[in-house]
Amino acid sequence: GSTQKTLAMIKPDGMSGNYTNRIKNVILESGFRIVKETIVQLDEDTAASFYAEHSTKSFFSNLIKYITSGPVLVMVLEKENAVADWRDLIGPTDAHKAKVTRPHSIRAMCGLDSEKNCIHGSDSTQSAQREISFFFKEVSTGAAVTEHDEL
Ligand code: YYY
Ligand code: MG
Repeated sequence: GSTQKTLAMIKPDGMSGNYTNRIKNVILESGFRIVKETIVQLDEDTAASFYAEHSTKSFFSNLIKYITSGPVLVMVLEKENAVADWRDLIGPTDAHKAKVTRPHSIRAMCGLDSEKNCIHGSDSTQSAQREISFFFKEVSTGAAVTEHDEL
């Protein structure tokens, strides 16, 4: 496979539960490099824009309320096959299910349910590109470009 970048976001419950260091350890132990990171407090408009694909879903208003309830830690992760491997590492959307079917996943570690699931991962290379530029205008997702700041 080729080197890819993907977007990770530790959600407010992950931040308040002090899971940040444990999650970062899992990220690094799993072979990802953290090439960018920033802590942001999303406002409602920014959150709605980030989650625009879900705007018609019944859970949308709760999702926006939750994701704006405290700061989030946004990271660009890089490795071979990063997009699929990161989705695999975070586990299924519903943290209850994650605890049963993927006990070593990040959502099993720190998620509560299908809403408060503590971590985000881009679901495709297209989403990764959109979501990385959403937070980090200057970072390319292409494998050929390596002119970003390694942390
Ligand atoms: O990509 P992923 O985060 O695993 O799930 P999505 O189906 O894209 O939903 C995005 C986000 O919305 C999810 O992480 C929590 C929230 N959500 C919810 O609150 N209730 C649901 N039934 C489904 C999703
Ligand atoms: Mg999704």
